Amino acid sequence: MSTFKWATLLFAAAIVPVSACGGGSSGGSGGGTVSPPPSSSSSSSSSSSSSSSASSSSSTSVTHSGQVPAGYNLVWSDEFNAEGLPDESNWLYDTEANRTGWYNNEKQYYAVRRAENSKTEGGVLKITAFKETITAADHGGQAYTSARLITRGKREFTYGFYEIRAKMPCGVGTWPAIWMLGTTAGWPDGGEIDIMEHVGQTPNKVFGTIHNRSTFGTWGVGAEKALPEACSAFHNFQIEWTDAKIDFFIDGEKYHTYANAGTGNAQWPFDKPMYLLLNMAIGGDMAGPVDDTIFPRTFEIDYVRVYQKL
Ligand SMILES: [Ca+2]
Repeated sequence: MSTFKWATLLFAAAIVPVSACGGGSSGGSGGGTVSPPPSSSSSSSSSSSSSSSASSSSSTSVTHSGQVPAGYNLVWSDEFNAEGLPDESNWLYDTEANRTGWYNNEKQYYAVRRAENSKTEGGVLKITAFKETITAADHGGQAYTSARLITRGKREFTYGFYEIRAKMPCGVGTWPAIWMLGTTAGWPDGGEIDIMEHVGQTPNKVFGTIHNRSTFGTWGVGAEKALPEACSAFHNFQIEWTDAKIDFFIDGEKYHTYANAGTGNAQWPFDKPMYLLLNMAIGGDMAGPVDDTIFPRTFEIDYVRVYQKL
């Protein structure tokens, strides 16, 4: 989730071999995790739906957007219909850099199971950032709180059509993101797909970007799209990821393509499982200075849906 990642990488590399963006793929717990192939992923998803609540059962009542390409079937979604903390059968809280400070010079502390920072309410996941310093065992002195929810080890996928409906928080200093990281290698070798990034200092546009070994030291390969209502209305942020390319869409309109050049992992690590991340960073290289008068700010996600060809 960082176009300015290279700067932090140079900084971070001197300390510890982490991924920039939050990378956490740094191997983290995801290392070695292998997601099931599409077919079994589907069956496990549906089999679990009978026993778990909100997310799975909701898949039977999903009203599709009409923007899903032909041939795809829903294999997993979280509609955020349950009230309360996020469903931990789908999500875990990423806290790996709380004590050391997050990548890209970001200024937030990511809280765990703290409803102020992450909750589902009215069918929407709300990730809210505050200007506050809280007491926590892993606190690194940050002046802001927020949340970073990831599906690592729980819901991992290779290929498919991904549709996330969300509304941006806006406010100068906010940096919400919807993105994916590879599970089988650290950053950047595992790859990163930024399905959507937005920063409050440029409220009327969003960004779609990829990062991998071949883009290391750059801002990644991406595109931006004007979206005047990013902060006032929900929009569908989408990718179609195949073995040949990744197409980026907003509300069904394609605005960027990254193609597989057939030259191997450095350019195309996107043939292995990846997990999803939803977070709101505060400040940092891409978001810039923070306007402390904006808080609290909420990043709202209506649903996350994953479709695959079965
Ligand atoms: Ca919803």
